[in-house]
Amino acid sequence: MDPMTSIDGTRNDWTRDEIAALFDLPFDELMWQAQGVHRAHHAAGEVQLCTLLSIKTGGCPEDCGYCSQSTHAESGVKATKLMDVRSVLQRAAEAKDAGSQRFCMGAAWRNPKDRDMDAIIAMIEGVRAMGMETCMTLGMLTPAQARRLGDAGLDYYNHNIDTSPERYGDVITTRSFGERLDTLEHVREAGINVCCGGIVGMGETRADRVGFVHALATLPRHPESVPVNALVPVKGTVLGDMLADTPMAKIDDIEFIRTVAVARITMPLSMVRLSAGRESMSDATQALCFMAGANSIFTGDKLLTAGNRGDSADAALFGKLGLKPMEAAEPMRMAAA
Ligand code: SAM
Ligand code: DTB
Ligand code: SF4
Repeated sequence: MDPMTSIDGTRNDWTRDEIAALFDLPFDELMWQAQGVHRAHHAAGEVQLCTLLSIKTGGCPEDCGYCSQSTHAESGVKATKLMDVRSVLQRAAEAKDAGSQRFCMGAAWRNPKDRDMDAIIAMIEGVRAMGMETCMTLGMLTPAQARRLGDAGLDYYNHNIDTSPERYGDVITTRSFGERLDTLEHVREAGINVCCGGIVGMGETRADRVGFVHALATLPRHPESVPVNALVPVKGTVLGDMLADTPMAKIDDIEFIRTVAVARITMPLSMVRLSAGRESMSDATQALCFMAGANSIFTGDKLLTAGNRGDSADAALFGKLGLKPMEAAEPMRMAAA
C-alpha cells in the first residue's frame, strides 16, 4: 500500500517505530540518508539567514521551564513594553543591510491583546515593504487575530510544540499541548506559513525526541520551518538550574545532530533551522548539523535574551565550510483555507 501523503506530497503517516528506527541507524548511514533527502529538495551548501528581535521582552505569565522571560523565573531579565514601530523598522533595516532575509519578531506574551494589534500590523507591513520576509511569535492566537496577521501579509508564525506530548506537562503547565495545536490550526487557516519546532536537551529521553519529531512529522501539513533549539540553560529558570550542574547539562552533540537528521528525513521540504544554542556548539558540530540537513540559522549576537554567535564568527564559519547565504526566496504562502 502507498504510504499516506499530505497535500504537498510528503508523508505524514510516520509511525513512532519508524522514527525510532531512524534515530537508531548507524551515524554514517543516518547522515547519508539525510544528505540524500536534503539534496533532493534543497540547494546544497546554502543556508538561510534570519534575524530575531525581541519586540516585547520579559514579564510573561506563562511558566515555560526553560525561559528567561517568564515571571516564574528569577533570571534577572527586565520586562519592557512593546517597542515602537519606528524602532522596530530601524532594526529591520539594519538586519537587511547585514544580509538577512527574514526578520522574526518575538513578544513575551501568553497571547497578544487586541489593543496591541495595530502596532503589530504596522510592523509587518513596514518590514514587508523593505522586501524582507516577516515572522512573528506572539503566543496563542484567536482565529480572528490570525486572520488579521494573515491579511497584513505575515509570512510565517512561530509557535513551538517544544517537546513530546508526554514530556510537555513537565516543562509547561500554564497552557496545554492541545492549545498549541489549536493556534497552529488558526495560523494555517489564515494562510500563514507555519514555523514550529522545539528544544532538545531539556533532560528528555530519546523516546521523547522520537515523540517530538513524530508530532511535527504527522501534522496534516508539515511546518514550512522547523526550528531545532538546543537548550540554553539560563540561571534562575527551572530547567537551567536543574541541568546546569548535572552531566545532562548539555545534550550530547551526536544525539543533537541525529535529531536534526531525523527531522530532515521525515519533513523533506521544510527548512530546518539550527536555532538557539549555537553559541556553545563547536564548528564541527554545526558543520555536521548542516550536513544533516539544517539550512537556516539566526544571525547576530543576540537571540531574544540569550547570546548568539555573532556575524563575524558566522562569516568565518561559512568561509571555512564553503557555505553561502541563501538568496531570498518568495515565501511559499499557502492559500487561505
Ligand atoms: N512567547 C512566545 C511563545 O512562547 O510562543 C514566543 C517566544 S518564545 C521565547 C519562542 C521559543 O523559543 C520557545 O517556544 C522555545 O522553543 C524557544 N526558547 C525559549 N527559551 C529558550 C532557551 N533558553 N533555550 C532554547 N530555546 C528557547
Ligand atoms: C525558536 O524556536 N527559537 C527562537 C525563535 N523560535 C523565536 C528563540 C530562541 C530563544 C532563545 C532564548 C532567548 O534568547 O531568550
Ligand atoms: Fe512566555 Fe514564550 Fe517564554 Fe513561554 S517561551 S515564558 S510563552 S515568552
